Amino acid sequence: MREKIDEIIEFLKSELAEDCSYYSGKVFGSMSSYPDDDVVRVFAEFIEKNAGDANIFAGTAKIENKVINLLGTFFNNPTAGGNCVSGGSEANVVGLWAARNFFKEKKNLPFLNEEYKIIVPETRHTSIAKAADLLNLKLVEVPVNNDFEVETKIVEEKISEKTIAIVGIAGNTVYGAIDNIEDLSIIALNNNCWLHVDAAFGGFAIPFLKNPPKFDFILEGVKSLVADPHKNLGSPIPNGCILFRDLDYSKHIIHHLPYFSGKKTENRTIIGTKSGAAIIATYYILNFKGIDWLKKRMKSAFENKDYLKQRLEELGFEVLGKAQLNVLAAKPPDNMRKRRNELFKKGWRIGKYGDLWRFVVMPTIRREYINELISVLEENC
Ligand code: 0PR
Repeated sequence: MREKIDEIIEFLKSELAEDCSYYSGKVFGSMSSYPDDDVVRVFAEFIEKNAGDANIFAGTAKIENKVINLLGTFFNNPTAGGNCVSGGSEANVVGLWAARNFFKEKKNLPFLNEEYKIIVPETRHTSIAKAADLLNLKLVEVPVNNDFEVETKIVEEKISEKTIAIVGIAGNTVYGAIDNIEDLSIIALNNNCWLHVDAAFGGFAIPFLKNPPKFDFILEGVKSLVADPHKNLGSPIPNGCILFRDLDYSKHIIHHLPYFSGKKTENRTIIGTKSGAAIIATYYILNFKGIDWLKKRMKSAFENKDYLKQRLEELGFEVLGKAQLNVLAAKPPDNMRKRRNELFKKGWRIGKYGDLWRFVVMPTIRREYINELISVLEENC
């Protein structure tokens, strides 16, 4: 049997041959990476755990709570409540679902029609648009300034009695820009409005900037926050987190699973069955590898981002925005425009957004990968 499975694995590898691998060092267009070997070991050890059933996996459920408590403290609110979910998309939907139902209860409305809205930066991730679609809400998109940060004055102008929530992004997908969450928080408080922060990418990066802007629960207006361990924290997929200033903010999305074998039937997420192994791996990273490890990891990502920026600029790329986080959006010089496809054929994966090239410098990207990329770009330059 052992030989047989080895053979089958080789066969599966051949079926997967067209996949790229983060280990190759050629992937610069992804917010995911590979987990460290010790993290993989923890993940594999606990592969059977289903964090969707707290009756059978009571210990796993406790670890999920510990992850939320650790993150609450990390994001300046030790009493935050929430859940681990499948990723940033689900976390955004859950956060806005809670905001919508909270609004409905508060205003005592039997139903909401599509005139109710969420105000978002035009740079929002697709999952915010999905949330609006699923929740039957209107998406009001606000322009961004030259640094790709939302125009907060326009956000304020757009608020009405039909505004369910404002969304701010702390580390947007294409430019890595951080909206002025401090201003958005004041606007939200003044207008008695829910502020949801999408820090799926930035949550584990912003705290390690030299002068980090405030973006989390330290700001009173922030009611919900998304941060994804399966991005910069290096957890295995799937693991995103949705946190609420207080767990009570999510009480209007509770659904019960009455056929469960015990008392714990309450559910506040979209998915039911979910990977306990990913949550336990996140707990391992937060609690045992620790924040100093993360700090070192992000320091290296930021240094490599600065190095890549400098090398790209030497080649005539124009890097846009403040380029604070480990994402670079760059306009290629004319002689490079068509080269992305060539690079693609050679196995390099660089993001594309209109005419822009998008480079994500994950913490697993090493200096030699950047040198290799630059030398390929220099060929036939
Ligand atoms: N919010 C922000 C700001 C994001 O950038 C993303 C993901 C999400 C939410 C949603 O997160 P999940 O993908 O966990 O649901 N942004 C990446 C992107 O769209 C997701 C990704 C990751 C795509 C790796 C491709 C890839 O290889 O680029």
